[in-house]
Amino acid sequence: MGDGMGQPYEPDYFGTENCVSQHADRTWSTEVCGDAYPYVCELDGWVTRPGDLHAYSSPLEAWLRRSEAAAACAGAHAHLATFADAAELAFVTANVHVDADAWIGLDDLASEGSFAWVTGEPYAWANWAAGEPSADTPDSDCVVMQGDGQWDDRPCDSTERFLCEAD
Ligand SMILES: [Ca+2]
Ligand SMILES: [Ca+2]
Ligand SMILES: [Ca+2]
Repeated sequence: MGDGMGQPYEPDYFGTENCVSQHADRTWSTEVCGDAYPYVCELDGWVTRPGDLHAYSSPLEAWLRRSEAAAACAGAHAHLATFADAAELAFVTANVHVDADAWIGLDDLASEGSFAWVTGEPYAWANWAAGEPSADTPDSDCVVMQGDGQWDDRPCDSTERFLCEAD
């Protein structure tokens, strides 16, 4: 622990407080280990974006249907990636996204032609490829991000790579 990382008077209660918490201002305190707190995990293969600390992963071992990909992200306490703006997409394409189509958390399953993010956040920005969404088959309801970062609606039972995001 470097100088300046602790709260005033921390670390304290050596002997009874053997675990460390991080406060909202990123300073640390010793705590009794049996106490309950929210937690943060460091997971291999996840890249954390400075600023909002959302973490992203593109698992390479699996090509899954959209529903299976969503479940895989949920199993990591995450969701299929959502993109609020060009800056978020730029971070992911530069640091996480591989040169292959990958499911993201956008679909028009609830209402044909009305795309919505799985998180419920506003669908305020999009990066569709030219001519997309094409709805070229009736069940093109789920969206992949292509290797170039642009989006295409696809049948949800296609098997693709996928991008997870942990908020
Ligand atoms: Ca997001
Ligand atoms: Ca559709
Ligand atoms: Ca399409």
